[in-house]
Order: sequence, then structure tokens, then C-alpha cells
Amino acid sequence: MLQCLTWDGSPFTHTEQVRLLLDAGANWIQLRQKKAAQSEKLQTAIEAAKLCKECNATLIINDSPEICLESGANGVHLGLSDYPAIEARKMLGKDAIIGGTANTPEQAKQREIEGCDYIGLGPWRATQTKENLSEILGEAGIKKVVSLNLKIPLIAIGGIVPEDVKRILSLGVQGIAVSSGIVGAKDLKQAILRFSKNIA
Ligand code: TZP
Ligand code: MG
Repeated sequence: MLQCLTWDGSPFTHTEQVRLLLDAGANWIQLRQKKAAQSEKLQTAIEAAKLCKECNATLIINDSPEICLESGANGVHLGLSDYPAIEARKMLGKDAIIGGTANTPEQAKQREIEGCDYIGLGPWRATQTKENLSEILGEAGIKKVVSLNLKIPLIAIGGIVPEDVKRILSLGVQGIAVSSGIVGAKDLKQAILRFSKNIA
């Protein structure tokens, strides 16, 4: 599984990034538009949801269950200090995909208890993409969470480059999430290929 996240630092608008990602074959996209008014985020999400539906791709909205609901996206990704996952489930229903961030085994366990569908586990290494970055996990930190044998997939995130993919997957996580390494690349198609060829 490869989740591609849009990025405020890209020269392209978020809608353009979604279009480019879909053209490059992405089938799981997280719209991570941080620096915009709520109304603009909603407008982008509506456009992105339409584009993803046309391509049968899954769209996850960062932070906001409301925008997920109003745009018709498939789900929401909730950070550690975002909207509570249990409340998001009540709002979005059983079919919505709810992802939750975890940085420690305790948080990961809690995400499963809350009914999340997947865990964004990171950061793998330091990255400029996210502000207020939690403690770097590296191999040891990821292994601790893998050893819990949770029932929901673990998606590693944070500063991941193509050369990391095999090693990270060999630790026992189920997928990889990438932002700047794909939407910040000169050749986005080539970048997706470089990540996905190592992902079953
Ligand atoms: N959560 C932990 S690290 C991170 C997020 C959203 C940023 C990932 O972006 P990049 O550019 O792949 O490091
Ligand atoms: Mg968040």
C-alpha cells in the first residue's frame, strides 16, 4: 500500500497535485492542505473527490471529518491532537476510512481501540514537511509497534525515500506514506514508480 500526500510546498495547487498523482497511477491519496481557509479546503476536497471517484482511487482528508463528509471523500486522517476518532466514526459512519497517527506503542494500541482503520506510524526520520514533529522512530521505534501484532495496517511515514522502502516493509509494516518525495519530485511519475516497485 502506498499513500501519497499532497503538500503545501509543491509548486502545484493541491487539486493539480491530485490530478498529477492520479495520472501517475496513485490509488490512495491524502489531501493534506494545511495553509488555507476552511472554505478553500472544502472546495479543493470537492474537486479532489470528483477526480478520485473518476479514477476509482481512495481519497482521505487530513484533519477534518466535516470536510470529508461534505466533499464525499472516502475518509479522514486524524493526528494526535485532532478530532477524536470515536466522534469522527459517529459522524462518518462505519464505511468511512479513519486513519490515526501514532508515535508510540501506547498510541498505536489506542488507535485500534478507537476503531481506526489504519495507523500512520511515524516519523521514520526527520522531515521538513511536518511541523511539531514527534520523536523519530527509526527501525527500533517501528519494531516496537509491529510487535503489538495489531489487527489494523501500519503505514510508515516521515522522510521516506525509495531506498528505504524494502527495509521498512521488512520490519513488518503494511504500507508507506510519502509526501514531498513524490509531489515535490521533478518527475512525479518516475518518483511514484521508484516507491511502488518495491511495494507488493
Ligand atoms: N506525519 C509524520 S511525518 C509527516 C506526516 C504527515 C510528513 C511526511 O512527509 P514527507 O515529505 O514524506 O516526509
Ligand atoms: Mg492533523
